[in-house]
Amino acid sequence: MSLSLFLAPVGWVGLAGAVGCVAWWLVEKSRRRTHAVAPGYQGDVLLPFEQEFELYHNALSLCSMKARVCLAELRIPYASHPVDLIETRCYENIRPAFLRVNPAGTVPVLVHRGHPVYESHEQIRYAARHAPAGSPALVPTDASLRASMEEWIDRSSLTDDPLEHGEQSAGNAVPGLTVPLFAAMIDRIAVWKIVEGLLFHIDRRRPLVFLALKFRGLEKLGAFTPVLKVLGRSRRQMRTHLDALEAQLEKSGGPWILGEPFSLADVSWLVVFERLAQVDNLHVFVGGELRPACTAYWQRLQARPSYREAILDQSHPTVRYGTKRLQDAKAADPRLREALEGKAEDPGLRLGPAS
Ligand SMILES: N[C@@H](CCC(=O)N[C@@H](CS)C(=O)NCC(=O)O)C(=O)O
Repeated sequence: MSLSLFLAPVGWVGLAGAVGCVAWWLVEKSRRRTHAVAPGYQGDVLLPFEQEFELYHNALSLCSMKARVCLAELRIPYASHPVDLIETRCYENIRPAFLRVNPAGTVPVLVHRGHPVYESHEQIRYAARHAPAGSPALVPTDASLRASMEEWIDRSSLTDDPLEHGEQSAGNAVPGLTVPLFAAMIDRIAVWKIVEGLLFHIDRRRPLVFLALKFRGLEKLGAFTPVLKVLGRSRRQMRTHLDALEAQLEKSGGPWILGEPFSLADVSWLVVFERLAQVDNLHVFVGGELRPACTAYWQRLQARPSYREAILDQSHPTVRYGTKRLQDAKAADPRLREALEGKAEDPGLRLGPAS
């Protein structure tokens, strides 16, 4: 039998396989339709629900932590639906079941009597407005305090493209600072799981970043110029926001951002500090003489019962693994530490708040 006669069936099998794959992708894609969603309460969407409040969230996600802390502070009971993201296990957020809850494929989603509320900064405002009688008030009645609270919520929110506009808010500076933690966590995740994101994610750049981090590896991140640029920029932006927070805490006299009342602004900032701890960066920004008001503020935030309930009790093993791995890698290689943390900030040289 000639070689071409032998190869012909193989070619046909290959072609049939390729056609099958494309057909599967098309069918699967139609089951996983993604699109952007409007922020806030969706009165025209009704989802199945069991409890008045339900929360779809992820242990690591900054915005999910914020929604959990808010519900804990307001003492609102809720049905908890943990959703995995690629960094914690797999792309559960882009599977049909979750896309029915949020076609944008992002967490958190607060659901009130079956109606979703999108965007965490909207969710905390909504939860405060609809909290049962007797819940602590997290929104001051005084108009100027309320305006200030709104400003500090905005200054901590993650509102934009995850790696852009960090100059607008500390929340937008957070994803850049999280890149080393992602690199540390992603080594536990198989490549084929990331491919699911390349095939179906609404924003293909996200799985591409994870793939690049997976192939590069944490130990070689110190020579990965695009990552170092993002880190340097995010660090500068975070410093500016924390300088402003330091000035505000001094001005208000504490213990909270607005002074005496604990508000949604503090809920929103608690999770920024928690993320700095998760990415092993707290010492880069606070501690000792470095922003003493922020340092004491973070201590007070950790003493609140909501911190235990919404953060510590819901911590994820892969996040703990990632933080430890990051610490170990930096301890083993001082050049990696310097690359990932930058030069130590000298509190004596600080120019003071930028705004
Ligand atoms: N601005 C949105 C951000 C939502 C968002 O981007 N969530 C991230 C986690 S913090 C997410 O779900 N990412 C999933 C993914 O990119 O695959 C909010 O405040 O809720």
